[in-house]
Amino acid sequence: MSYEYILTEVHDRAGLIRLNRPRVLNALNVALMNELADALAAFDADEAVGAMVITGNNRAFAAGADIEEMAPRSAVEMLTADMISGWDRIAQMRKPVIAAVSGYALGGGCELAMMCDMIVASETAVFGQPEINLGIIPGAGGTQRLIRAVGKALAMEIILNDRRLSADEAYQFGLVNRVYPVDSYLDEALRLANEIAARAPIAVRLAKESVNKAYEMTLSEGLAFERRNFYFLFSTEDQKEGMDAFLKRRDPQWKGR
Ligand code: DAK
Repeated sequence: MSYEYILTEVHDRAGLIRLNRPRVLNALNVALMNELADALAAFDADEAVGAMVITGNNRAFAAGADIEEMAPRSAVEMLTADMISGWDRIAQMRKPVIAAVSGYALGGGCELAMMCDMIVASETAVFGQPEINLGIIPGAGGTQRLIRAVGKALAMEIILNDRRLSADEAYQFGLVNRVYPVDSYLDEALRLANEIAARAPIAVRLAKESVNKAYEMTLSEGLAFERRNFYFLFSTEDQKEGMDAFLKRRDPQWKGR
């Protein structure tokens, strides 16, 4: 399948999607977000792929939603235009998704990175929610996900007063997993994706689902959800294989069954 605003590649078992509107710092228009959701869904359904990576270019992961596209819209147009469905679909992938971020990750760009399961950053990455400068607030999860990642005090500063975080700060405050030089961040993100893709697929899927439930549920509901997934895994061939391999001191061969 060919796309207008993104590029797709497969590196071993990692599906890579490059946002590709460099002239406007990968501003996220509706068509791009729909293509991104389609490409992720295609990788999610592809047995040859075990994890996905979303990246931009060295200057910009994405400088936010497309301001030119949004500027003339009324509230009703924003509500009725199908702006939201691409964004919503991205957070619903079953396989792990890693954001490989260099340069600007602002507004919707920061929100897109936070929708991913992990963030690998280059030393030049800049994270922020500058919507306040446009007379609006984050609209794709920024007010909810940022506070969970960095806590209320810093989230307030970032959202109310356009405080930007450098890559090192983002690492220090727990927003990103790892920081690498610009030359290697994408390779490292792909390496991480391939490491995860080599693990037991059903366990990876249920692990992701269980961790994400912590956002939605009380502790006791989350613990019950985790336990059901834990018991379920004892019905898989991979659980028998993993434990047999451990006991026989050999490498496991995962089947995803
Ligand atoms: N939209 C459109 N074009 C953009 C853009 C954006 N977000 N960001 C940059 N560009 C364009 C610039 O207009 C410029 O285009 P030309 O003038 O060359 O035609 C080109 O990219 C290069 O940008 P600059 O010349 O400005 O480059 P600088 O290095 O000087 O500055 C910058 C880089 C990133 C600091 C600056 O471009 C900037 O401040 N950009 C805007 C950042 C921003 O405010 N982002 C938040 C946008 S609001 C929702 C989903 C998502 C959202 C909301 C709801 N739902 C699902 C409901 C998200 C909203 C947002 O993200």
